[in-house]
Amino acid sequence: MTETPKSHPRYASLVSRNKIVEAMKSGVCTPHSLIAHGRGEALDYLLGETTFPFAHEAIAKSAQLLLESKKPVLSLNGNTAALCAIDFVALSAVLNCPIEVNLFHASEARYDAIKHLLERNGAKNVLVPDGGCVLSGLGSNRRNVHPEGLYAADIVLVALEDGDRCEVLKAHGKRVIAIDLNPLSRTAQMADVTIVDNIIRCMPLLVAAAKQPKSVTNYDNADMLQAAEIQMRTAKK
Ligand code: PTJ
Repeated sequence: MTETPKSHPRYASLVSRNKIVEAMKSGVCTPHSLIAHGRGEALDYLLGETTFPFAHEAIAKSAQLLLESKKPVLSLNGNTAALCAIDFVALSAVLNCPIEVNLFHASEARYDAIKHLLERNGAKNVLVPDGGCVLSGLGSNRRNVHPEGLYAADIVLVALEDGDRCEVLKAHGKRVIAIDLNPLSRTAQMADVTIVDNIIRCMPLLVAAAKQPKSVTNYDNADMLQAAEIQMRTAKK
């Protein structure tokens, strides 16, 4: 891996790239993860790689809902594991809830690699699909869940995925919090709360917010999505 000098103006971005590439070599990520990461990078560029008030408000609301819920579950895929394993472990400790590995490009080897990565980072409660439990309404591998995790959850944190799982989770009566740099993605649009921000910036803030929650009233997710889209469309260089 080429060394990245800290003085490089794109240092944080290059470190994230290195993490995804390394995670691909270790079996946590796949080539598809690289493409998904590139989508995120482009959108973050339009945000000036900044966490805006619409994200801060969504983070505060997310913390409030996660703490109020009875069965929160943090859903994690390859990109999320590569970039933010430590933060997921910290949030699961604050909420005393499981992290469940949920993969689109699924294999036993990837479930194992991600579970071990989380455990090496201190995770105490990591779930993977148990082989028999399915979330009806989904055709992809994401339908495979654990009966005490995603299947039973009343609220799910979904990060870095653009697909149909969010609406299926909602159809099963669950609330969904999404982290997605794309305010127009299907997941972002269908979630109850969408944090439009880079996961590497917002996850530490979400952990901090869960430790010191505040009440957010009159939260409107459509307003947050619109504010994010306007910010991107009017970005000045
Ligand atoms: O690990 P797997 O097999 O489950 O596969 C995971 C991927 C990410 C390949 C897959 O689930 C996927 O849905 O990829 P997409 O369709 O490219 O969606 C990823 C979304 O995450 C896009 O809307 C990106 O803009 C967004 N995104 C990418 N990187 C970041 C991000 N959002 C926040 N922070 C990021 N760093």
